[in-house]
Amino acid sequence: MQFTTIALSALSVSSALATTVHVVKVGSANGTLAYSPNSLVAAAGDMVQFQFAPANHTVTQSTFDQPCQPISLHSNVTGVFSGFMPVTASATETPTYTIMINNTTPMWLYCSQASHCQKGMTMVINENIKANASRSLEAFQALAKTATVNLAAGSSSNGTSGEISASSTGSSSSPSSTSSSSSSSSSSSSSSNSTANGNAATAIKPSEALTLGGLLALGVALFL
Ligand SMILES: *[C@@H]1O[C@H](CO)[C@@H](O)[C@H](O)[C@H]1NC(C)=O
Ligand SMILES: *[C@@H]1O[C@H](CO)[C@@H](O)[C@H](O)[C@H]1NC(C)=O
Ligand SMILES: *[C@@H]1O[C@H](CO)[C@@H](O)[C@H](O)[C@H]1NC(C)=O
Ligand SMILES: *[C@@H]1O[C@H](CO)[C@@H](O)[C@H](O)[C@H]1NC(C)=O
Ligand SMILES: *[C@@H]1O[C@H](CO)[C@@H](O)[C@H](O)[C@H]1NC(C)=O
Ligand SMILES: *[C@@H]1O[C@H](CO)[C@@H](O)[C@H](O)[C@H]1NC(C)=O
Ligand SMILES: *[C@@H]1O[C@H](CO)[C@@H](O)[C@H](O)[C@H]1NC(C)=O
Ligand SMILES: [Cu+2]
Repeated sequence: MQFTTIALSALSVSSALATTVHVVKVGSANGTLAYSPNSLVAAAGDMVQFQFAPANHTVTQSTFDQPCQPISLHSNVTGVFSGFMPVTASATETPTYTIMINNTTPMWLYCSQASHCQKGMTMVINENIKANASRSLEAFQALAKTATVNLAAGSSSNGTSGEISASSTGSSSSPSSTSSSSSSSSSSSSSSNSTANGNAATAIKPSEALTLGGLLALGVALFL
C-alpha cells in the first residue's frame, strides 16, 4: 500500500516537471542549407535543441528587419549565438545547442556561415503575423536574400552546448522526427506531441528521473 502511494506521487512529481524539447536539425548531411523545421511554436519554459549536421553552421539571433546580423547590433538584446559548430562528414557525435524559451516574442534566427543566411538558412520561433502581418517567415527570408552582409556574434550566448551520438539524430528521417536527448544521459523519451503547425516535440524528464528512481526504491523498501 505504501508502495502504491509513494510510487504514484513520484510519478505525478515527475510528469509535472516534464519539459518539452523541440528538436531542430541545422543543415543536412546532403548539404541542404536550411533549418528543419524552420518555423516552430514554443511556449515559455520549453527548450529548443539545435542538432548540427556536418559542415560548419551556427544559430544566430537577429531582428526581423536586419536579417544576417546579430540582434545585439540593432538592439540592447544580447541574443542567442551558438558559435560555429564544425562537424566532419564522418563524425560520430552531433554537437547540439539548447536554448530555453522565456517568452513568445518572435525569435528570428540565421546561420552566420558564408552566405548561408542569404541562401535560406533562416528560421523563426513563434512567428506572430497576427501582431504584424508583415513579419512572416516568408518576408524574413525574402529580406535575408537581399542582405549585403552575413555576420557572426562575438561569443556564444544564451544557450548550452552539448553532444549526442550521431546515430541517435536520425539524420535521414523526416523533418518532424523527434530525437530526444539532452546533456543528461538519464533523460529518456516518454511521449511526443505535435504543435499547431505540425512540429514534433518530445517530452523528457531531466535529472528528476534520478529522484523518481530514488523514490521508487524507497517505496520498494517500505513495501518489503
Ligand atoms: C536533404 O536531406 C533533407 C533531410 O535531412 C531532405 O529534407 C532534403 O529533401 C534532402 N535534399 C536533397 C536535395 O536530397
Ligand atoms: C532595451 O530596449 C528596450 C526597447 O528598445 C527598452 O524598453 C528597454 O528598457 C531597454 N533595456 C535596457 C536594459 O536598456
Ligand atoms: C568554421 O567557420 C568559421 C567561420 O567561417 C571559421 O572561422 C572556422 O575556422 C571554421 N572551422 C572549421 C573547423 O573549419
Ligand atoms: C510591422 O513590421 C514591419 C516590418 O518590420 C514594420 O516596418 C512596421 O512598422 C510594423 N508595423 C507595426 C504597426 O508595428
Ligand atoms: C532564458 O532565461 C534563462 C534564465 O534567465 C537564461 O539563462 C537563458 O539564456 C534565457 N534564454 C534565452 C533564449 O535568452
Ligand atoms: C543572454 O546572454 C547575455 C550574455 O551572456 C546575458 O547578459 C543575458 O542576460 C542573457 N539573456 C537572458 C535572457 O538570460
Ligand atoms: C499537444 O499540443 C496541442 C497544441 O499545442 C495541445 O493543445 C495539446 O494539449 C497537447 N497534447 C499533449 C498530450 O500535450
Ligand atoms: Cu550554415
